[in-house]
Amino acid sequence: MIEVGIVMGSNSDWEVMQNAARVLKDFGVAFETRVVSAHRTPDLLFNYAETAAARGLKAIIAGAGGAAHLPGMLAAKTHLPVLGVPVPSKYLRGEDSLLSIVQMPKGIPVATFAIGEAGAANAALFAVAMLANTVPELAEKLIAFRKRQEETVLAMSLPEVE
Ligand code: RP5
Repeated sequence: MIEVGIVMGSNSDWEVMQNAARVLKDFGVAFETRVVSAHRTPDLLFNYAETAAARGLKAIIAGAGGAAHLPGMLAAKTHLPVLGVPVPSKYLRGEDSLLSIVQMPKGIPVATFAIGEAGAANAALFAVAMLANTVPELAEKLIAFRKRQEETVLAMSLPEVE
């Protein structure tokens, strides 16, 4: 069963959002990817959000750029946790996306991550951590992932100064 939905406002967001898909794939979490635009396909957005929980989704990762209302509108139409990823924009380099997503008024939260690739990957890791609360096998995978990261950094060396 699909557990996480990865949605984005345009296929131009895929370069960033594929980082979320890669993480979920590596952890063996079933996910789907969809283009859903808040302002260009509002009916699709409502339908996606309204049916997500009944379809068994546990979380939605939503990436958008510019006036990035996709995560907020999804959150308005579903009780599922929505994880927002600000996609870098052409003129304001994603600061507009970040502020649009993070500044949700009180009552409808969107968990907001860093701009770009790191945010997409971290949103997926956060989804894994949420799912791991009830799936011990997933928790073990997450702990092993952290251990590998730790070992990579511990093995780092720096050049001698002549
Ligand atoms: C937003 O507008 C999308 O999330 C994308 O980041 C941005 C540009 O979309 P395109 O013009 O590339 O379709 O809705």
